[in-house]
Amino acid sequence: MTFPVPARPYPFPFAPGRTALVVIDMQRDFIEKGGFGDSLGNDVTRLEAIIPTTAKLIDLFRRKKWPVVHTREAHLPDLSDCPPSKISRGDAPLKIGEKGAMGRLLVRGEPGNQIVDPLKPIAGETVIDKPGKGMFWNTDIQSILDNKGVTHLVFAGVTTEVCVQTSMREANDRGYECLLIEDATESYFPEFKRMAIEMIVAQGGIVGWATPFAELEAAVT
Ligand code: TIU
Repeated sequence: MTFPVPARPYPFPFAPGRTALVVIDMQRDFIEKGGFGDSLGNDVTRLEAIIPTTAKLIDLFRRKKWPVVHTREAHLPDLSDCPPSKISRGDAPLKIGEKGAMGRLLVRGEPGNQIVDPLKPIAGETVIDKPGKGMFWNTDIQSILDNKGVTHLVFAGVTTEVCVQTSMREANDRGYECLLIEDATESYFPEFKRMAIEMIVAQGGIVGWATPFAELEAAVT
């Protein structure tokens, strides 16, 4: 059974009980000063604006008892899961694995690698540490979603055109129906966010659908 959620490019077929929320990389590394996003030269302050809407989205799934998945972009402390090309890329003053204001950048267990307090996972929710930009590469997410009978994914998180779009494209190729919540995702570059959403919904939803949180909330309550 599905019911329509108003969305672009046409209503999204929402499947209650078969839909998981995926919150991508809402970790301090990307959202607070002194983390990985900051070291890449980005203005990180624009990302925190989506925290309240993302919290409402998570709360909606919790109330409905639908699965919630949180991801973190995270590497093992010995960086054995991090390609040398990823470490050396660019001219950031601090590289992955080096010590910043919130501990070692993008390393599991470090303060900067924790999800921001208002969006903290609760018991029973899935937390995936992913070494890549996409959530399927070198993670257990596929079997976790299969075991829960999930066929549809609702996406939120950062950044729209990097880890969110990559994860959505990976999911789309694996047969998931994917809906991006437009006001629960953000980029360091407003024009990249806008164009990533346009790319996703173009050509009849070549990657998936997009809609504001209020449309989903109104449709499911
Ligand atoms: N740099 C940037 O925009 N994003 C990332 O490096 N990772 C995620 O998007 N999570």
